[in-house]
Amino acid sequence: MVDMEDTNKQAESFLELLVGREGERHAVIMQDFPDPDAISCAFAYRLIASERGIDTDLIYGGRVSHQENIAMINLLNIEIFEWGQEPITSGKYDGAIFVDNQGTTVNLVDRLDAAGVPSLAVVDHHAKQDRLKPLFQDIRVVGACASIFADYISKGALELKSSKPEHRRLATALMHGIISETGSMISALPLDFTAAALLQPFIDNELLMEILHQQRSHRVMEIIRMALENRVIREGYCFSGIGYLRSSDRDAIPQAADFLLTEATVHTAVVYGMVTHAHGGESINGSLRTTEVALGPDSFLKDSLGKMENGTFYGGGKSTAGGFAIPLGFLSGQDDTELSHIKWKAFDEKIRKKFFNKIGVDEDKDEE
Ligand SMILES: [Mn+2]
Repeated sequence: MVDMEDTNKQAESFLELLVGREGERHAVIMQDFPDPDAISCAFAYRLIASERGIDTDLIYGGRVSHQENIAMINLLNIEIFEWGQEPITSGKYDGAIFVDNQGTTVNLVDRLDAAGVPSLAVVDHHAKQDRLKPLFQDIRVVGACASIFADYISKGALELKSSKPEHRRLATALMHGIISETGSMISALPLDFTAAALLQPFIDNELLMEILHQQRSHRVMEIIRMALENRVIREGYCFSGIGYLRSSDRDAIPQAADFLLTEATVHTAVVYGMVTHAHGGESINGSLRTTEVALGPDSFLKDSLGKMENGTFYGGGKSTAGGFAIPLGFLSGQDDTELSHIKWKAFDEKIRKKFFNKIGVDEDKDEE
């Protein structure tokens, strides 16, 4: 835990980093599948930097597909863009800022390296990783990364004014980031509450309501149905493999895990599926949600699934949530129906087996 003196120092060092950078252009990097927390942090950096004459592009290497996230971007008019497959031209950016990630969930890192873009800052709240060597880093145990940016704002990064529509949009975005990342403040820590109190006078309640009350799409409902049908529950753990899905539906996986977690006997839900990517590759993507404080999603996923040959873990997480991605490599690609079925079956069983080994339960022993 970071004490008060340290957080003052962090905010100070963050602001020092921006001194003398007028005229620079920074790439603000979100994880490949940006969530409200990441989007609001990127937006905060844009406004803070722009006060200091620094231009920014808010970019990500994957996709925004959750309808609530699309609504957030549209309603709050936040300009973020998907980078696609192209390389990054050297000289385009004077530096990269990583928000709500440490480069491990970002496929743009190699291209930033190739373009010689220096990593200026990492601001995050996930367990510490060593992928990047930034000039400045602020990694805190806090519910939402947005709360760290609210902390910077309270310490002089930006003077919020209700008269400025842009500031109201920012406060609303950060508040949405905090609310969605902390399960409506349930897993919020003191700094998150401080941040929410600071932002509250500036938020646009109507817009916030509109963002929060997006309805689920038909596809998401279907994926939740499959997750329900295929679920196996043992000793409070619920596992569900949902088969094949398009990469544009990938965000339905955490939503299904959220849904399975609402069952009375369940404290931990894991949902995974075979995601077919636009470029033909395949991977198993999964999400974990838990209400069990002692579980530790990060180590739970690392212990259960292990790591790849290059030493990277298949998954990781934070206090109540985690995710994993297992690339299929040679086994990737469209096959005939039977082979596709066999492929999924093999992965489904292997993954379930690894989780059952981890929790020390015999899957075949029925609970009912
Ligand atoms: Mn976050």
